[in-house]
Amino acid sequence: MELISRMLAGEKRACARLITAVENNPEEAEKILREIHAFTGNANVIGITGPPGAGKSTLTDKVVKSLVDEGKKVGIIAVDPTSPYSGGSILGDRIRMQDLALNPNVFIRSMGTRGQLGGLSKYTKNALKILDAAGYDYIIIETVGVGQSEVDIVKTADTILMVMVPGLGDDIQSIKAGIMEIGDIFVINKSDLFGADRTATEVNMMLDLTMSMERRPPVVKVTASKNEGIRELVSEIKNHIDYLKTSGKLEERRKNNMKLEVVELIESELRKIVISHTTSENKLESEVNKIINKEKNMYEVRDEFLRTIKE
Ligand SMILES: Nc1nc2c(ncn2[C@@H]2O[C@H](COP(=O)(O)OP(=O)(O)OP(=O)(O)O)[C@@H](O)[C@H]2O)c(=O)[nH]1
Ligand SMILES: [Mg+2]
Repeated sequence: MELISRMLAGEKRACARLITAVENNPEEAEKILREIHAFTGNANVIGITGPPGAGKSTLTDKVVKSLVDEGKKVGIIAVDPTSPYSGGSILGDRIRMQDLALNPNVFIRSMGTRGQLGGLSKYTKNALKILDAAGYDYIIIETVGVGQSEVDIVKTADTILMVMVPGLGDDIQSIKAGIMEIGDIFVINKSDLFGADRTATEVNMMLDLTMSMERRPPVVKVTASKNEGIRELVSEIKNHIDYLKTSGKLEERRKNNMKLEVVELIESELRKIVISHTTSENKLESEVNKIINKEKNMYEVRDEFLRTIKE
């Protein structure tokens, strides 16, 4: 496909068109993803998550600028859980990242979650694969930390930045241990505001209490809006990437995620088969009636159903 060769050559427009194709057309998506598979697996994927308004986009903007200054190519996927739409940029992000968007080494895409309740959709993962194949050195996924997105980001990103802000106070105690455990780097943003030191201390204490000490995540104070602390943060990101590579954790993490993805792929195909059988034969209702009337139990119905699928 000509579009793919242009994308592999690093053409931004070709990237954008492929992402749109992958989002809108499942058959096209599979064709594209099959073709680009061999070129994926090289990008460092960074997830930036945290509460609404914590400064994730501002932080992303500054981190990306720092990486671009080193000559790196960076892709950004901003996931908006409130929007079912994709393609267009979210207004706030567009303003904050306006000058970045013009940089030939930066690609920005905003995506909705398509009703997956804040989770990352498969479209996010597919877009990621395209940017990976296109040769972006770093790909940053920005998600608002609402439940499912935090769980999903672990399955997608190599390095996870948990962004926090001063003044969380007692709230910090209520942050679930599970959420603390997914952060690879804790970022206290808005350190220009009162209470940043206290928040940092509290996060440090929480980490000391909850983490197994295989690797103690660093806590970095930054003021994204003033570009303060960004150099330290970028260096912690690189430390984490080095740690993942030298410890074998990167390979392990990616292998586990790949297993999940393969199972998901098989499950979704099986679901299609089940749906086509139950609707086309319109048998489901009469079977359910039999269950209700105690003529059959649901396990008998299941087994009979599976037998017809296998035939
Ligand atoms: N005081 C202060 N304000 C900041 C800092 N960083 C960002 N902000 C402000 O915080 C507000 C939210 O910033 P965003 O970058 O849009 O935050 P976000 O986390 O991406 O927001 P959502 O994507 O809507 O969840 C903006 O008004 C920023 O100017 C900081 O370091 N200090
Ligand atoms: Mg944002």
